Amino acid sequence: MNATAPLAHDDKCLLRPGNTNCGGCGMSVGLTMLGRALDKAEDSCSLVIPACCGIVTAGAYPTTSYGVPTIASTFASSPAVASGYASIRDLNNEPGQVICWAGDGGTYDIGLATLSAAAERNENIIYICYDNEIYGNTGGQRSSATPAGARTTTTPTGKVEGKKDIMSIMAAHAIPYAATLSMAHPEDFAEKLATALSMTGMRFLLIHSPCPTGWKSEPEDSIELVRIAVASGLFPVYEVFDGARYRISIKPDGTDPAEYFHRQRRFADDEIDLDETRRVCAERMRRLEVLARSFH
Ligand SMILES: Cc1ncc(C[n+]2csc(CCOP(=O)(O)OP(=O)(O)O)c2C)c(N)n1
Ligand code: SF4
Ligand SMILES: [Mg+2]
Repeated sequence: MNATAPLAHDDKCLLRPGNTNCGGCGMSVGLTMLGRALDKAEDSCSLVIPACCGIVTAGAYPTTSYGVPTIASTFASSPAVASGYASIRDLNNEPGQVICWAGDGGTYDIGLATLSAAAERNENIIYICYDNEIYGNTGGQRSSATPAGARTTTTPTGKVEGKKDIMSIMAAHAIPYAATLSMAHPEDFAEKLATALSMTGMRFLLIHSPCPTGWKSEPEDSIELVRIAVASGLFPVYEVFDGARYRISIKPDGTDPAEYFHRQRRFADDEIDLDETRRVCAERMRRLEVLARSFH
């Protein structure tokens, strides 16, 4: 098949085959699932993508790997660009979703101000962060989504700080919907996309997105790694409605997180405090369970 196609709208294929994503890249899975969810909902979308691997995916003008209209925005501005775009769409009564597709660097760090502003205004957009826990596109620097212990080009001996809790930040804006998604659980993943597509207002989705290049893992291990992350409680899968009603989607099953670290060369085995990791995971799940008790 053609690597890319001339700039053209193609509802049947959100992400075209032959794009430049690395083998085993979570973005490829996430975008494919997004395309399927849009098809199933008989909906359409335009993408707004800041600087990140996801905009490199588009390829070189005048060809593109995206089958939908796509705006490349500056790093810090994608929620603001999407807000303006969605306002014009709504004023003109035009159909379709405006979806920001952004990395963790654009979400947790550089675009956080405009993301917070869009959430505070309850803009009618879907914001999806594919979180590969690294500035992948520029060679693998740490972001505030990088977990403790991960070696990156700017944390060569392992990051000291833990991962920022972006979900709590987004929930604090009391937006209609915020959810975490794991591609190891495709049914839950698809249901959450369908839920987001059926709502209006600000919707925030966080995808744990494997990155063999940055994680120094084998491409064929990508889905297994994110599966272990859910099963061990490293990546809790849940949703928050209106910033208040929490619902846990998939409960950890007691899987030990050790294998998760072992299979990625970004972690040095002897530098990961597994007891502390287990304690943090358990504490996080306890907190979510308390919050989820209020959901009826
Ligand atoms: C204001 C600004 N600072 C830095 C850059 C360089 N830059 C482009 S992409 C990128 C990393 C993006 O990381 P992330 O958002 O996590 O997406 P990923 O590359 O991991 O897919 C950086 C630092 C830029 N384009 N603009
Ligand atoms: S560097 Fe990571 S996120 Fe970027 S295309 Fe490769 S696998 Fe995907
Ligand atoms: Mg990233």
